[in-house]
Amino acid sequence: MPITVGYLITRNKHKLDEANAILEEYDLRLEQADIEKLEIQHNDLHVIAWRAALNAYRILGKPVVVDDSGLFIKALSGFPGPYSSYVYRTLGLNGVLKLLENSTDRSACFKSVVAAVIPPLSGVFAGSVCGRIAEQPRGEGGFGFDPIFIPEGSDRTFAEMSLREKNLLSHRARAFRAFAKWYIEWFSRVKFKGTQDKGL
Ligand code: ITT
Repeated sequence: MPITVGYLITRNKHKLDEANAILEEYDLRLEQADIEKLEIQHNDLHVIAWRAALNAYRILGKPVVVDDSGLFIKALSGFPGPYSSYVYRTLGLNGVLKLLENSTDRSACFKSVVAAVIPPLSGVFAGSVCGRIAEQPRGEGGFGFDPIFIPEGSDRTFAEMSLREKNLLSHRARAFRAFAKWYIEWFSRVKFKGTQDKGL
């Protein structure tokens, strides 16, 4: 039976499923918390994720984890990057493809930053995967920009992969693996006085 280590602050159920599929390998899991995730404007995902985690901890008073992610397209100087959520909602996949119409370089990377506040410790973990932007959206799986992102070494988009296949390569999987290793390292080996019950 996996140990629940805290709340994932997200409205995106896909993120929770992807994170828990990774954490399960370590006998850990996260619950979804239905509170507003603070979204500050900043050009660094680390800062956005960290501020959101601190804010969520202040509201909930329980262990919290935040995942802030984005798609960084080289020909667009890293756009949409930290603005991915807004750009996905406004321009959508076709809007992004249009911006790349005259571009020969379609390389891009997904990045994910996971920030955790699990007293008495906190940590920030990053993961990324590079690849290229497809000519057309393909596939029904995943979410967000998955139908237009082809990871290096593959000819399929993330949306054409199962969750398991995406998790072998994805930015989020890499960040959550780093988080899981950190958690195991610290919380199963070091005994913090009075913190064995995470209060969930
Ligand atoms: P929460 O803020 O509620 O966690 P969100 O989906 O808005 O959910 P972000 O603020 O981190 O998450 O925004 C990241 C955006 O980048 C998201 O809307 C997607 O469009 C895109 N994105 C991030 N990770 C992705 C992934 O694994 N596959 C496809 N698109 C992704």
